Amino acid sequence: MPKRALLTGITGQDGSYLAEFLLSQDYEVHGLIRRASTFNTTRLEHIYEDPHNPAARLFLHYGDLSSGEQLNNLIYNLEPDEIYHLGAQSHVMVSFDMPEFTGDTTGLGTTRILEAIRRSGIKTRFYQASSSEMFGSSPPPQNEGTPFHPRSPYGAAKVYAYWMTVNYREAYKVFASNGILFNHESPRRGETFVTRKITRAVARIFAGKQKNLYLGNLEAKRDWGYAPEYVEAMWKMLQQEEAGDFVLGTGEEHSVREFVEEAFSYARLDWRKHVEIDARYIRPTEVDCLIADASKARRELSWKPRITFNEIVRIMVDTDIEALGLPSFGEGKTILEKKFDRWHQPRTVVSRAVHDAERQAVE
Ligand code: NAP
Ligand code: G4F
Repeated sequence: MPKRALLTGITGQDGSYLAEFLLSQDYEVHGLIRRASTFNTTRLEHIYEDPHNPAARLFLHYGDLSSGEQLNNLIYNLEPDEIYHLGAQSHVMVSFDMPEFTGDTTGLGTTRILEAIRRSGIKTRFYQASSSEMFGSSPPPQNEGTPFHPRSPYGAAKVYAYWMTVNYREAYKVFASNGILFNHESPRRGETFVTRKITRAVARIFAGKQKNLYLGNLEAKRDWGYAPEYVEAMWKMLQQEEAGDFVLGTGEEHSVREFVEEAFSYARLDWRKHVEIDARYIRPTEVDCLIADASKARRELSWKPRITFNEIVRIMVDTDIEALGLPSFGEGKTILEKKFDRWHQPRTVVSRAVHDAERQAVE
């Protein structure tokens, strides 16, 4: 019998990679999607299967984290072996505008799933998508023992969800693990997160479709990794003998300014001619510096990311240029072929599906 996994947030960056990875491991994959008036499954197009096909192993179900009704039904009826809870209002700046909604989905959403597990009485393994944003103003490097001091409603909601996960592990012996992930990026990153906002703008400026890029704080430092490597570690966490909490990150810090410089210079552009600061992107409270100490994951999960900062920039710029129908500089693809020639391939229809959708979005 194949293992069965249930994913919330399957339509997001991480959910789409994790679904792809689990299918490559012969899992049956079920995903929760929100009802929308337009298609919101672009990131899944390359793995979507008609459920009428008897060989189908990917199934999508409507539901929402703000309501327990469908979560209870799915967990009780599917009895998944593993639940990866990735769904959330995941944008930090948006959480200042929508703190109550963020608390409901990003915080209470976790409790709804944990309660559904407890009440259904099923044996399952639970992964909580915790975040380095929980460390907030705690000085780097941050590891599993670093105190939390969140600096946003998003960070505070994730701290609540983190502790609920620990509580269900201790109180009810649920196999429940927190992955405390530092920023991880890819061509599938949402367009309003800073890395993708930059690489998408670089491509459009390169193509003559845009002149300026408006950003907020260029001095914030982040530990940026490559998303497909991180979803592999999520899976590893649920294959351990015991549940636990793990920090994932590269251990390298770079500022937003460095990301800008690297992305523009890769496309042979002078960033000073195009980047302007717009105060509307400055947050009421900022997280200045996040650097992971991921030694526990290295030791216990044998996990070590291989794609570096410069390489992520190249992979993302190349993909965004190709999305506009132009030939890219090509280093990104070579990097992926050399260093990530496993379940996720740069030249599959995966990227073509994203490209096609992107092209329609910008034209
Ligand atoms: P993402 O691309 O923003 O995806 C978020 C997912 O959650 C989407 O599938 C979204 O659905 C879904 N969602 C949002 N609100 C929902 C609701 N009310 N009900 C049901 N689904 C809902 O995020 P990501 O980058 O993949 O991150 C995955 C998880 O890891 C998130 O929990 C995030 O907070 C956490 N995390 C991310 C990072 C990172 O650097 N990427 C680092 C640490 C932790 P729609 O497609 O319909 O919007
Ligand atoms: O790309 P960001 O929006 O990511 P942020 O806030 O670090 O959050 C991401 O990583 C967290 C893990 O630490 C996740 F939990 C969370 O779900 C999300 O995936 O911003 C990165 C930095 C910030 O310091 C921000 O102030 O970039 C700075 N920034 C500067 N100009 C900007 C902009 N961020 C955005 N989104 N847009 C700007 O124009």
